Amino acid sequence: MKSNSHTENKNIPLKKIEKCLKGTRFNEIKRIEETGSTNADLVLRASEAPDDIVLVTDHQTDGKGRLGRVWESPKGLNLLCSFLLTPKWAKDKNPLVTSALALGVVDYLSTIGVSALVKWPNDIVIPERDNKKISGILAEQVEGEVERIVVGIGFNISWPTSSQEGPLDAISLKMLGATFDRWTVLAGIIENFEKQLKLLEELNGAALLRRSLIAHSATIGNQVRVETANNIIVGFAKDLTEEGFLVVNDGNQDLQVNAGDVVNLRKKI
Ligand code: BT5
Repeated sequence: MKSNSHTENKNIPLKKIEKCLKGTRFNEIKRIEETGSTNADLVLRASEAPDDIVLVTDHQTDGKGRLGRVWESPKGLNLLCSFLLTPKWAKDKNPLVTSALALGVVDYLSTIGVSALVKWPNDIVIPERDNKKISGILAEQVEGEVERIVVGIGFNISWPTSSQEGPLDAISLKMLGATFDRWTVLAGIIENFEKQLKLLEELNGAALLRRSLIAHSATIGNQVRVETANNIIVGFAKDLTEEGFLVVNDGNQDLQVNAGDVVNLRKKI
């Protein structure tokens, strides 16, 4: 891990990190002290805010995970932000925005010496710590005259500080011995997210992301148990499709899963 750590400076004006927007599709970062959910805020604003923007908050009172689950984070300790995007790619690539952000986060973490993987479909986990979860991503499509995508990320920086604190299996940069401030992490994630979105825009973008996701997957190559909305599949996680589906072989056939929760049972030797 790199030694040039930073401690949080509550007075850092957003202006300082606005520099990191240069060359990206985002032309504004808004910061609010408290809100229900940054995703919900941007979904509401999607029709009236024509630009691609970043919304960051110090605290969420109704932080959302998938399927009505809760994203927990005490005030001021972690990164909580959402991106409002206008897709510049074919509609069938929209689900890959989650992958683009996940890969951007993994790439950023590698620049600060933290090795992380993507647990399908939306978690960033730390393989050296039993695949504990450092970050979760939630993407929502907003239909309208112009289609928009809101993608939010919760990233644990200074909380939890131990495995007794916070959700089961959560980990933070602090628990890994790194004390980076939220703004440094946000700037790094924006830069790397933009690189992945540019790849997604390429004609073969879905293939490029698939290759990278497989190379950075905490899921592929494992015996898994996948809970979908109406099914439980136990089998070998063998592949990802260019649409971002997980391919599981249950011993009889290959099954494609587009959404679900995965538990790793054991790694294939
Ligand atoms: C997610 O859902 O992981 C998506 C989380 C997205 C949160 C961001 S914060 C900014 C933006 N605004 C929002 O309202 N949401 C987004 P899911 O895969 O369903 O995982 C949720 C589960 O993760 C919970 O049920 C807990 O088990 C666990 N969890 C909750 N808070 C956590 C944390 N801080 N660290 C690690 N795990 C957590």
